[in-house]
Amino acid sequence: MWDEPAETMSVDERSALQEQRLRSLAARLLAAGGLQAERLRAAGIDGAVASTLSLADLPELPTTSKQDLWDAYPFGMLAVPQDNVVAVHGSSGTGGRPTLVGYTRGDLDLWGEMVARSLGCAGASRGTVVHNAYGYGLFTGGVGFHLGGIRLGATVVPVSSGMTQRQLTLIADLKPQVLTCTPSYAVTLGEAARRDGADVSSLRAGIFGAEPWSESLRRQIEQLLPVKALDVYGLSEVIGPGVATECIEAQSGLHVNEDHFIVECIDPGTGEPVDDGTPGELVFTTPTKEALPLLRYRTGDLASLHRETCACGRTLVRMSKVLGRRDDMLVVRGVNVYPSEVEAVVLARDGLEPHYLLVVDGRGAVPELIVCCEAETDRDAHAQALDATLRDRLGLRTEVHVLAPGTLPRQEVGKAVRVVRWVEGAAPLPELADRRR
Ligand code: DLL
Repeated sequence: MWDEPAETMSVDERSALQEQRLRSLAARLLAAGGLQAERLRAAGIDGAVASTLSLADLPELPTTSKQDLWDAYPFGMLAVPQDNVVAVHGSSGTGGRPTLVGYTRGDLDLWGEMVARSLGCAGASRGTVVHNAYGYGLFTGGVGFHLGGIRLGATVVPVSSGMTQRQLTLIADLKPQVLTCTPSYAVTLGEAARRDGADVSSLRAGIFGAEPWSESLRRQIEQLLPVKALDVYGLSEVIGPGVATECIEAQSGLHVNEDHFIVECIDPGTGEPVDDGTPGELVFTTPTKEALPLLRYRTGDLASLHRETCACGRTLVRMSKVLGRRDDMLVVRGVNVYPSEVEAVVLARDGLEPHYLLVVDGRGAVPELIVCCEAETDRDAHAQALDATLRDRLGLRTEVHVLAPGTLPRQEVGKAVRVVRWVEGAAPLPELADRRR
């Protein structure tokens, strides 16, 4: 464990710390002026009220959203003078517009600490070799794990994403114990290693995140590579990777670093808190961030929170794997379904490759879901069986195409694209070109 006192603190002690940090955040936001100060004042929170806030007041406080960051792009929401900002990162986001986040020196220190905890969750410590295949750049994955690895005293190999052959050579030569990359890239690396007979035997753990992935994909990765596959969650707006990580001991839920990222789970429709164990939208408050501290940031990510004790001894609340995004839900003939639910069914079937693409054919009046996956043999039988299972488990009527291995597009760099909406024009895959609506 990287920071045992913080990660195993008693729940009461941590709540007291969160409360004190929440008060100072409200005071800082009020002093900085701007959108968040205006919203606080409109909710009746002035300096005097801020100094008496408790955690129980949190659900009543105003929220922030991606739209606020877009409206204030690039620097409109900073809570510090712009010359205190030493770096920017962000994401191109699902909507195409960049979400830009500024960091002070203090923010980079905090980020390094948080990702050092993530690496600690995978059993890494001083001297562990970390093969960091997250992309370096505006994206927070590469630089985040770089800072965390250095903070921990590990040896970081900053290989970034892509160029799979070179990655395999470096793994064989430098013998890393820990691999960090997206889960879809872990599959690409694992398949290439298997095909080429590359030596990846030094690996022990992988910390995979930045995109949703199912338990079935975890099993597939663990068959392809000699790793315990752990999930890491984060978002640029909150800090990047390092918000929450699964421990190697339990591999069951992601420990949220809630001393720095206070988490709530709300009903995405009503905004009311949901009970522990019930899926809802995650909302984060970042009381110790300097350049861009956010009050009650609505992530759009759906997951549930769990407070049972964990085998690893951490007392931090756990979040489930992300089930999907609020805006990702597919409505197919009246059935609501998240891509991750379809993934779980597809990848659980023996004989199918760990690749799939969901095409939502929205050219007609009623959207139809086409599930495309790959298998070496028995494609017709797989298609029939998958069609029946999807109908049974999810109540979904779909069209299933089982294609030859290598047919679906592979993504070497960036986040995997698993869902394509086909609204007009050419089919997203040549195999679907004849499909009529
Ligand atoms: O993806 C930060 C990150 C980098 C996390 C490396 C983990 C590893 P953004 O590019 O801003 O930041 O995208 C954030 O990605 O709101 C989720 O929808 C999704 N996401 C991130 N981690 C996970 C995960 C980084 N483990 C958005 N499971 C978030 C599912 C994830 N979705």
